[in-house]
Amino acid sequence: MEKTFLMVKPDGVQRHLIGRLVQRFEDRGFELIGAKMFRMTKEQAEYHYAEHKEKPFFGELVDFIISGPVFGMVWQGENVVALSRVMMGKTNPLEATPGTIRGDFAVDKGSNVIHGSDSAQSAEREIANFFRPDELMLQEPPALRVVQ
Ligand code: RTP
Ligand code: MG
Repeated sequence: MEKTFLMVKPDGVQRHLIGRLVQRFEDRGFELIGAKMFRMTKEQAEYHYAEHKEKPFFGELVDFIISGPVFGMVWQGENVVALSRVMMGKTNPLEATPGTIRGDFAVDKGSNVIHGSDSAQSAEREIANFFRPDELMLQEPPALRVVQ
């Protein structure tokens, strides 16, 4: 089953949007298999955004994401990577359609409330950056037969 890494960014946490955002993904039918609030280290942030290392906004992006607690989540479901990106809306606030998360809650390109992995491969890499395998509710182990 496909997995993705979604994260309420520091602005979303500060604005008390966690509950409403979790609700949207539960309503869509996805399964939450891991979640925690934490403060990202600079090393984690630079690794997370490594694809943007050469961009002029890289420093600002890293400073923003470590500026306060984030709420990281691992979600599972059919096409969860692509569908959660549709639910998030476009990065550019002028293109984020109302009804999407960014279209409903964000007006700024940087403070845009939520992150979501852009491919299954990115998801795997991002999940490993923030979660230990034992923090995820993967396959339940078969029930132990108690022999009396
Ligand atoms: P994200 O990675 O946060 O889910 O967002 P995304 O895929 O929609 O956008 P991406 O291109 O990966 O960019 C990562 C984050 O960098 C900030 N950004 N700033 N100032 C700028 O021109 C600019 N462009 C991108 C945004 O906060 C974006 O979410
Ligand atoms: Mg991205």
